[in-house]
Amino acid sequence: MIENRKLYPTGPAVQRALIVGVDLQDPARPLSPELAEFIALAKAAGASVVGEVVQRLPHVDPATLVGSGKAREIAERAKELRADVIFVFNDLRPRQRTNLEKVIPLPIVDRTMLILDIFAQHARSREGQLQVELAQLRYRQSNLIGAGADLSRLGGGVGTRGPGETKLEVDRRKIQQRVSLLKGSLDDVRRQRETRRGGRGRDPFVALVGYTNVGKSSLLNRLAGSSAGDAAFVADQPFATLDPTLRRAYVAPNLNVRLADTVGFITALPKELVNAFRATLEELDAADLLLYISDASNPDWPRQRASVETIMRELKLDQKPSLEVFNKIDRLDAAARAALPAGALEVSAAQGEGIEALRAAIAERLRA
Ligand SMILES: Nc1nc2c(ncn2[C@@H]2O[C@H](COP(=O)(O)OP(=O)(O)OP(=O)(O)O)[C@@H](O)[C@H]2O)c(=O)[nH]1
Ligand SMILES: [Mg+2]
Repeated sequence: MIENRKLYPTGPAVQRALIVGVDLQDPARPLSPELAEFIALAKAAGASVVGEVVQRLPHVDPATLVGSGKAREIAERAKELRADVIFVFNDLRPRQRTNLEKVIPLPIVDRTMLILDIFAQHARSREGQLQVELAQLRYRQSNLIGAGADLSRLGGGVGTRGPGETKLEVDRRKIQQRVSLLKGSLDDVRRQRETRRGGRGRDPFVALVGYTNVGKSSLLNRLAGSSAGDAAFVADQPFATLDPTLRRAYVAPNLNVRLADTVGFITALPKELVNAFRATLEELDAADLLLYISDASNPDWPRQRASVETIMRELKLDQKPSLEVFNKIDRLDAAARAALPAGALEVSAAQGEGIEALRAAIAERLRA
């Protein structure tokens, strides 16, 4: 279904974000791909990135993350750039947050809040919205965000939005009441979903999994032959898809499958979100076959694929029958293609290359 979705908030002026990060110079974890990903998240949340401050340190400062001198410098820089929010790349402990807030007179949003905010803006189904709001409230509770007067400064941008533009609760007692209410509603919605699932028919169940933005929804549309009217939403941004989508797809004579699109994964997916989406992700347990999709045109694909593996292992879904699929091969030259791992399927959801071979491979695995 194509949704009439606003990709960018139309409310008050777009927020001007200053990005702050500590580079620990770990050779096993170079900063640049993850920082680029963080910037894509900032944009997907609807902010405009006005600058970056990266501090190189052997380890993060326990009191202020970046060091107190650097914190003052960031405050200056933010003023020069007329930033109205700080997006912090590294994980922030409550104490570091409080100390930074004393020096920098701007709202401070960490990676988890950023991801939660994108989810809040994109969730469409009732279940998705309940899951996201619950995750947001739990994160605030455990990080003591909004316990004090500081939250009033968060005004109305990233970090303050609930799904469907509901205002996030700041009062501790009310948060607790809201959490109980949300849990009850989620149980209801899940029971309804179970009932529905019982009647879905017997075609094998195949699910697309993979890092965010690799082209899962595009592949779903390609395999299901979706036309404009019923196509799943595709966009060049992280977390375009939040709500599980199911389509019927032909793979071979007398063999159709139920094909499921899922929420994309990301490195260090916030645990509040994994928990919130657990029920949805656990549906993957019912899959007869998983298609692991990677973006072959992204030089960072090995790290992305490894993150997906980690999350699937945590969900105890890593032992299910699967196929390895590299997408976006239309962007690769012959040398880059030759360098892809042998034995994986190579496709282009955009141009159709390799799709027949993928159908055949799905049919073969399902019949085996
Ligand atoms: N060149 C090229 N671009 C592609 C291909 N498949 C998808 N894309 C583009 O990649 C971007 C992401 O595609 P989606 O299908 O939304 O990816 P996704 O994995 O569903 O992403 P999320 O739902 O956000 O996790 C879009 O801009 C697509 O047009 C492909 O085969 N080749
Ligand atoms: Mg998608």
